[in-house]
Formats: sequence, structure tokens, C-alpha cells
Amino acid sequence: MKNKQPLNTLAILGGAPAFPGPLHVGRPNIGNREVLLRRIGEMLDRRWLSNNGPLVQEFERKVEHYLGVRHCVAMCNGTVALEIAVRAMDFKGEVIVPSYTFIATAHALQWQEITPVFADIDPKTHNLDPVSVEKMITPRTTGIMGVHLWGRPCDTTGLQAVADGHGLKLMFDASHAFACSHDGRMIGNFGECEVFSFHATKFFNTFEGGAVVTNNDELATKIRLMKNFGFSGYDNVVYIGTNGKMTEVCAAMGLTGLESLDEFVEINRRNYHAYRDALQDVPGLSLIRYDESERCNYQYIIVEVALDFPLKRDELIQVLHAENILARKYFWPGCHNMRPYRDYYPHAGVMLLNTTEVAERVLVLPTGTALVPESIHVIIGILRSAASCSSILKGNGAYLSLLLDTEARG
Ligand code: T4K
Repeated sequence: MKNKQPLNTLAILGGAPAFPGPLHVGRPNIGNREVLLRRIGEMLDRRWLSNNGPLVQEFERKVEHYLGVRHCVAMCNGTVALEIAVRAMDFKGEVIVPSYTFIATAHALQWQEITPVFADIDPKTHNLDPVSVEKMITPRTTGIMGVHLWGRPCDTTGLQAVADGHGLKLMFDASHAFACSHDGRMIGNFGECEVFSFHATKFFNTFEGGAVVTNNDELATKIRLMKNFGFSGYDNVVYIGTNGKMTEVCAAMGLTGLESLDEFVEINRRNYHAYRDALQDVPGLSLIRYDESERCNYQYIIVEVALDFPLKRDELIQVLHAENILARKYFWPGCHNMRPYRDYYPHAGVMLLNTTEVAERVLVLPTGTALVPESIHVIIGILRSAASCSSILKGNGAYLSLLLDTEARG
């Protein structure tokens, strides 16, 4: 890693990259290896690898306790957890979701031939706007699925009011929001149920994994049956089900990660504060803030690139990638603009002005335990350099051909 002085040493202008290897967004956080390996060793000795084993049961009880929720049903990943929750909720016809989310939110519905109806977001929070949700309700609507994007809670009260006013069911995709709170209550306690992802790229991971959590006993029973083929005891299938089970090795990772959860959050918090302080005087770049009066996991560093910043968001990404900083533009271009949904619902974008605008502005930067604080200063230095030498960049042949090449590759 090197400091970027003077400006013309930017890698995109021919200088050496700031980082010798890729700096990823979403590097996994890993807890105590010895403890993890001991758990895996004991698991192998027991010869119990899946199907509601002791580690999965212990993991579920610990998550319930941590969140203060009655039921946690651990699953093989967040997408299957969403699919099962959607089915158990008896959603049909149309369900209202944001378009500004990871594609799995929409897929979990469309996979079951339920139409995801995309509502717009509030540009300040990046979360579903209840006013837009209300406008999208039709006689076919059966539910609303909010997403706590970046771990920042939805307007749960506003969405619940819309749901209650129209006799709809409400659930949340809380994939980003493990360990976050809202109005003093842990996320996991809102709507009929909430779904977490424990994918490797989440600040808390079980390699692959997810969970549905709920305070509704009946719903929990149904979800438990559905994730295990609908089996109720040996030889007795009482539901149409699938295989959504979490394995023991994943639960071992989860239990070990839970023991380091506070440390993961603390490191993310430290990184977030470092980015926040350093970005304060960079005009045109604003960091999306967390409400620190609540519990936050600080797992995403989200920067909005304003229209008056000297480079466009995509140009800035090229500058960063050349330095081996693999910034991402989650969740561009919005689900409604992805091929299957564009084909199915070509007019969906008409109502999604804020979604379109926000998706063009957002840049996600690296954080997590794999990032040392010094790297943050180098990253900020590059952002500053890029802003102050934008005219050199724009007139540079190598830079232009790189941009054209990227565009040609789509
Ligand atoms: N709902 C929402 C709102 C979600 O965000 C997600 C998942 C879901 C539902 C579904 O949950 P899961 O079924 O995934 O449990 C990643 C993740 O694969 C995905 O879990 C996540 N959201 C999404 C936001 O991000 P990509 O396309 O960014 O993955 P990829 O392979 O580019 O990896 C991201 C970065 O992490 C890269 O810079 C490489 C790095 N990485 C990745 C892995 C897997 C590592 O350093 N180590 C690793 O092991 O989707």
C-alpha cells in the first residue's frame, strides 16, 4: 500500500496501484479459528452433520436469546429462507417490494409466480416509502416486504399502518440488519417475520446461511416443517416442503462468529468513523449515516456521489478499481431494470424516480476486519486525488479507452 502523492501517480494514469492485491467489499469476518476447529472436530466425532443437529439447535437458541425473539429457524441461505417465509405467509398474486435491493428479494417472489410490484424508496433512507407503497396496492395485493437496506431500519410504523389499513401481511428482508435495533427493539421483532442472510459477505456469517425469525408460534411451526420437506416425525409428511436446512458446519461457524460479534461491530464502527471524519471535507461525496442512538452493525460504507462531483460515479469506480480497490455499485440498476423483470414488467420504472436516481449515485467501499485503518486514509486520498485531477483524467487517452472498454463489456 502506498500513499498517492503527487496526483499523476494515480494507477489509471499509469502509476502503480495503491494496493498490491484486491481490496474487496465484503471480505468475510472470521472468529476464533481454534474454537471453530474444535467445534468442527467434535461434530466429526459425533458423525452428525445435518438435519437439525445439536449445533444448529444451539445456534437457533442463541440467536433467539440475542434478538429477544420467540423463534429462529436456521436455513441454508437467505434466499431459501425468504422463499420459505413468503410461502408460509401465504402470499399470492402481488407483493409490494422495493426495486432498490439485492435481486434475491424479488426472485423469492417471482420464483413462486408471485408478482413483485416495485414501489419507490425514500431517497434519504434508501428504504421503501410507505406513500409509494400505498399507491401500488391493487385488488391482487396480498402483502408487503420491506428491506432494511444497509442495515438501516425501514419505516416499520408507516409500513405497518399501510398493511393494516388494507388488510395486508407485512414481512421484512432483514438480510443486512443482523445486530441492528429500531426504536430500541432488535430487528427480528417487526412484521409477521423477518429474514436474515448469514452469507460469507455479511459482517456475521455462517459460510452460507440464513434464518427466519418470528414471534408467531403458528408461523414458526409451519416454517420448520417447510424447511424439512414437510416432515412431521418419521414417515409422515404433512406439508409441501423443500430442503432449507442449515448444516452443522455452518452452525459451528455461526456459534463461533456470535462469540466475536461485538468485536466485528466495533471494528466496523471504527472504520465507519474513520471514513466519516475523512469524508467530511470532500465536497460532492457524502457518507450515508447510521443512527448511532440505535444498535448498528455498520457493515456497509455507502457513499453518494453528487451530480456536482467532478467525476461521475462510474468514472470514480474505474479510478478505484485501477488502484485495486474493488468498490461496488450495489444495487444498480434496480431489480426492475434486470433482464427478467424488464421483460415481464417493462413499465415498472415509470414510478421509480428515486430508485433510479439513488442507484446512479451509490458507491460501496471496503470495510470489515480485513481492512486496516491506514488503508482507509489511502482510499480517501485517492478519492481526493481523483476529484482534483478530474480534468487530467478526462483528457487522458488511456483513461478514456479504459472507460470505453468497460462500457463495451457492459
Ligand atoms: N436479500 C438481500 C437484501 C441481500 O442483500 C441478499 C444477499 C439476499 C437477500 C440473499 O441472501 P443469500 O441467499 O445470499 O444468503 C453478495 C452476496 O453473495 C449476497 O449474499 C449479498 N446479498 C449481496 C449484497 O452481495 P455479490 O454478487 O456481491 O457477491 P460477490 O461474489 O461479488 O462477493 C462480494 C465481495 O466479497 C467481492 O468483493 C468478493 C468478496 N468475497 C466474497 C466471498 C463469497 C470474499 O472476499 N470472500 C468470499 O468468500 O453478492
